Amino acid sequence: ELRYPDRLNCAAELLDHADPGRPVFHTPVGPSWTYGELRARVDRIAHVLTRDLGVVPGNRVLLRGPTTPWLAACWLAVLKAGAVAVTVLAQQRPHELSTICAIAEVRHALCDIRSVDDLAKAEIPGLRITTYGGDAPDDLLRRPAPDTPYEPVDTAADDVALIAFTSGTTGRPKGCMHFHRDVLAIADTFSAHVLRPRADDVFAGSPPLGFTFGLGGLVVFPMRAGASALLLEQAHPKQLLAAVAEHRVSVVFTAPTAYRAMLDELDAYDVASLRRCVSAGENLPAATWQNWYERTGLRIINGIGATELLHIFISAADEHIRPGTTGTPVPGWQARVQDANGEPLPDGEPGLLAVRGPVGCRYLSDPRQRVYVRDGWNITGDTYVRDGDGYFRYVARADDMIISAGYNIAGPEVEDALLRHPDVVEAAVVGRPDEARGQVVVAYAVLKEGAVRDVEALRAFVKSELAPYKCPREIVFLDALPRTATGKLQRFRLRDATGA
Ligand code: 3SK
Repeated sequence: ELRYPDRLNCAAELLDHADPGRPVFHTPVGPSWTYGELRARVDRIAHVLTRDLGVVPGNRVLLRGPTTPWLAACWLAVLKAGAVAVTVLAQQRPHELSTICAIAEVRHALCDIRSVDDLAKAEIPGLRITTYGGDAPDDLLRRPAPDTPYEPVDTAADDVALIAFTSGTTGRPKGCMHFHRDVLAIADTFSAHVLRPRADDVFAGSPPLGFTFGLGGLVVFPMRAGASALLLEQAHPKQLLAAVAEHRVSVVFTAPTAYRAMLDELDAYDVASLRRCVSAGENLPAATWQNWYERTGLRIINGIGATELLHIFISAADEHIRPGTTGTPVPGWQARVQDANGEPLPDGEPGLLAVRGPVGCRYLSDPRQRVYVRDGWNITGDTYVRDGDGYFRYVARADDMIISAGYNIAGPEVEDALLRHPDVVEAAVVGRPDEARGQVVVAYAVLKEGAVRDVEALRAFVKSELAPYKCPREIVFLDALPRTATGKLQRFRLRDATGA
């Protein structure tokens, strides 16, 4: 069981952990920052926040910008000053920002000068915006501030440190409140037991810091291990591969789609420095795992996480990995599969995934809390099966099951079959209402550049892989699939397009 002192400031813990002379952040341009330099910069920002901007403990401070060491420094400064960081994505538009600020009662924003337009356009009443990275004398980083250490605010371990917003793949955003101890708990569970980083590791990845997958993988985990991270403003698959090769990255965090795209480019890059590859955000098909293993000799660490629970809670590493499964509960976490009444189901039967552990879902003023947390279990909204040997296998999002002529069809199983075709790079499967069958299976596929769009050949391929009743009735070719800013597939948009 994890034990933390009653008084705990997680930013101070992370900053004071490592040797001040060791590197903490690198970028493709500019010198690396050491832990000592990061601490000094965080302290200056924290002084400005409290002395100049009037931020007091408990204030909610919005943070917005591309993934840079300065964004990470602002996040740490807000927490060190006892305020609450409200992380958003650089892609979020004015109306989304207004909603988030209203829900979280945000009064201050620290915003990269390059991302300020949409925030300013949102015209949020009572919001004081301070930009960083610009030339103006009132820029956050140009304001005079003492060069003396900043004494961290004496927060309680269960004071709120951050509010992470999720809209899932649809719906009004929900703010998930997480405590100071939660930030350390994700490092002391998934990272410590599954990832097992070393102080000489260099982390990199594609998820932004406004998504807790990225915040954990690129800031919290490296810092908790005294390691360093390469922070990339642009981390498309080719850029990620180039960065791995150039900066000798050893730990990479990204999503299944990116692993598939990187496979196509792998020959052009030296990725010998990699020793850990983490995949989350979506289910990792066994075929992608296998191809990556064959080409690199590396076993991808698959995981399921949630903004509600901050990071990954089921996973496996090394020889414990079983391709096609997510893994077993991360030490410190419990998981089970249950029915709609909360009754545990026997192994082998699909049902709702329920988990509990050191971090729990706490929606800010949202009645959906009662749907997500029942009898102390967090119901993630995923359908899973627990195999007899205790491994958890993803079936579908609970609302993505297709029922056709009495058969239950898991969209991801059909997607995996499509992805085994060498020309298919992305696939999504939804159900369309049908008078005779209830629903029929409709697939959307993105093909490799130059591949021939042959529906019948692809249907025949799927039929050779799966029982015929699972074979898509219709296949639609697209140039790209609709995704959220964090890269999650928006099946509802495809359902709308199919009339579901
Ligand atoms: O939402 C997710 O998929 C996720 C995955 C890993 C870590 C954190 C999150 C939010």
